[in-house]
Amino acid sequence: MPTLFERIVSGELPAKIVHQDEHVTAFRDIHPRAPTHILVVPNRPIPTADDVADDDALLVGRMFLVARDLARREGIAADGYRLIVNCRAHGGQEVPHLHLHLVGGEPLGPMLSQRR
Ligand code: DGP
Repeated sequence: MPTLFERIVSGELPAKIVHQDEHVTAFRDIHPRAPTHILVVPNRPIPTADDVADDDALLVGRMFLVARDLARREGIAADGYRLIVNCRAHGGQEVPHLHLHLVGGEPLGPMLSQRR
Protein backbone atom coordinates (compact mmCIF):
# COMPACT_ATOMS: atom_id res chain seq x y z
CA MET A 1 0.00 0.00 0.00
CA PRO A 2 1.45 3.40 -0.95
CA THR A 3 1.72 5.88 1.88
CA LEU A 4 -0.44 9.00 1.96
CA PHE A 5 2.56 11.07 0.95
CA GLU A 6 3.49 8.70 -1.89
CA ARG A 7 0.00 9.31 -3.25
CA ILE A 8 0.59 13.05 -3.06
CA VAL A 9 4.01 12.67 -4.72
CA SER A 10 2.48 10.68 -7.58
CA GLY A 11 -0.34 13.18 -8.06
CA GLU A 12 -3.03 10.70 -7.11
CA LEU A 13 -4.07 12.92 -4.18
CA PRO A 14 -4.25 16.72 -4.47
CA ALA A 15 -1.90 18.97 -2.52
CA LYS A 16 -0.45 22.45 -2.81
CA ILE A 17 2.90 21.39 -4.18
CA VAL A 18 5.61 24.05 -3.89
CA HIS A 19 8.57 21.98 -5.12
CA GLN A 20 9.09 18.70 -6.94
CA ASP A 21 12.16 17.08 -8.47
CA GLU A 22 13.18 13.49 -9.10
CA HIS A 23 14.11 12.93 -5.44
CA VAL A 24 12.13 15.31 -3.23
CA THR A 25 8.63 16.81 -3.11
CA ALA A 26 7.38 19.65 -0.89
CA PHE A 27 3.78 20.70 -0.29
CA ARG A 28 1.81 22.80 2.16
CA ASP A 29 0.61 21.07 5.32
CA ILE A 30 -3.15 20.57 5.35
CA HIS A 31 -3.33 21.87 8.96
CA PRO A 32 -0.78 24.70 9.05
CA ARG A 33 0.57 25.56 12.52
CA ALA A 34 2.27 28.76 11.34
CA PRO A 35 2.02 31.21 8.40
CA THR A 36 4.44 28.97 6.52
CA HIS A 37 4.08 25.24 7.12
CA ILE A 38 5.51 23.06 4.39
CA LEU A 39 6.28 19.33 4.39
CA VAL A 40 9.44 18.20 2.58
CA VAL A 41 9.40 14.50 1.75
CA PRO A 42 11.56 12.03 -0.14
CA ASN A 43 9.70 10.73 -3.19
CA ARG A 44 10.77 7.24 -2.16
CA PRO A 45 9.14 6.29 1.13
CA ILE A 46 11.37 5.95 4.19
CA PRO A 47 9.01 5.25 7.10
CA THR A 48 10.73 7.13 9.93
CA ALA A 49 13.95 8.96 10.84
CA ASP A 50 15.02 5.72 12.52
CA ASP A 51 14.80 3.94 9.15
CA VAL A 52 17.22 6.30 7.37
CA ALA A 53 20.09 4.20 6.00
CA ASP A 54 23.69 5.21 5.30
CA ASP A 55 22.86 5.13 1.59
CA ASP A 56 20.13 7.73 2.17
CA ALA A 57 22.61 10.44 3.23
CA LEU A 58 22.45 12.28 -0.12
CA LEU A 59 18.67 12.11 -0.23
CA VAL A 60 18.29 13.44 3.32
CA GLY A 61 20.79 16.19 2.51
CA ARG A 62 18.70 17.14 -0.51
CA MET A 63 15.65 17.46 1.74
CA PHE A 64 17.52 20.04 3.81
CA LEU A 65 18.63 21.95 0.71
CA VAL A 66 15.05 22.06 -0.57
CA ALA A 67 13.88 23.31 2.83
CA ARG A 68 16.58 25.99 2.82
CA ASP A 69 15.58 27.19 -0.65
CA LEU A 70 11.87 27.17 0.20
CA ALA A 71 12.49 29.17 3.38
CA ARG A 72 14.27 31.80 1.30
CA ARG A 73 11.51 31.78 -1.30
CA GLU A 74 8.85 32.14 1.40
CA GLY A 75 10.75 35.12 2.82
CA ILE A 76 11.23 33.56 6.25
CA ALA A 77 14.94 32.73 6.14
CA ALA A 78 16.28 36.01 7.53
CA ASP A 79 14.06 35.96 10.62
CA GLY A 80 14.47 32.22 11.05
CA TYR A 81 12.32 29.16 11.10
CA ARG A 82 12.14 25.65 12.50
CA LEU A 83 12.67 22.25 10.87
CA ILE A 84 10.95 19.42 12.72
CA VAL A 85 11.08 15.66 12.22
CA ASN A 86 8.71 13.63 14.35
CA CYS A 87 9.66 9.97 14.80
CA ARG A 88 7.21 7.22 15.74
CA ALA A 89 4.74 7.29 18.61
CA HIS A 90 6.58 9.33 21.24
CA GLY A 91 7.63 11.83 18.57
CA GLY A 92 4.00 12.30 17.53
CA GLN A 93 4.52 11.02 13.99
CA GLU A 94 1.18 10.52 12.23
CA VAL A 95 2.25 9.74 8.67
CA PRO A 96 4.79 6.90 8.31
CA HIS A 97 6.73 8.54 5.48
CA LEU A 98 9.76 10.61 6.51
CA HIS A 99 9.08 14.36 6.32
CA LEU A 100 10.61 17.63 7.40
CA HIS A 101 8.17 20.21 8.71
CA LEU A 102 9.34 23.68 7.62
CA VAL A 103 7.51 26.14 9.87
CA GLY A 104 7.96 29.88 10.26
CA GLY A 105 6.63 33.31 9.49
CA GLU A 106 6.21 34.33 13.14
CA PRO A 107 8.05 33.71 16.44
CA LEU A 108 7.54 30.03 17.22
CA GLY A 109 8.03 30.04 20.97
CA PRO A 110 9.72 27.31 22.95
CA MET A 111 10.78 24.17 21.14
CA LEU A 112 8.63 21.92 23.32
CA SER A 113 5.51 22.65 25.31
CA GLN A 114 6.37 23.28 28.95
CA ARG A 115 5.46 19.99 30.56
CA ARG A 116 7.80 19.82 33.55
P1 DGP B 1 3.53 14.15 11.60
O1 DGP B 1 2.70 14.24 12.84
O2 DGP B 1 4.95 14.64 11.82
O3 DGP B 1 3.49 12.77 10.96
O4 DGP B 1 2.92 15.18 10.57
C1 DGP B 1 2.03 14.82 9.57
C2 DGP B 1 1.51 16.10 8.96
O5 DGP B 1 0.88 15.77 7.75
C3 DGP B 1 0.49 16.86 9.81
O6 DGP B 1 1.02 18.13 10.16
C4 DGP B 1 -0.71 17.01 8.89
C5 DGP B 1 -0.18 16.66 7.53
N1 DGP B 1 -1.12 15.97 6.67
C6 DGP B 1 -1.83 14.85 7.00
N2 DGP B 1 -2.59 14.48 5.95
C7 DGP B 1 -2.35 15.37 4.95
C8 DGP B 1 -2.84 15.50 3.62
O7 DGP B 1 -3.64 14.71 3.12
N3 DGP B 1 -2.37 16.55 2.90
C9 DGP B 1 -1.45 17.44 3.41
N4 DGP B 1 -1.05 18.44 2.61
N5 DGP B 1 -0.97 17.34 4.66
C10 DGP B 1 -1.41 16.31 5.41
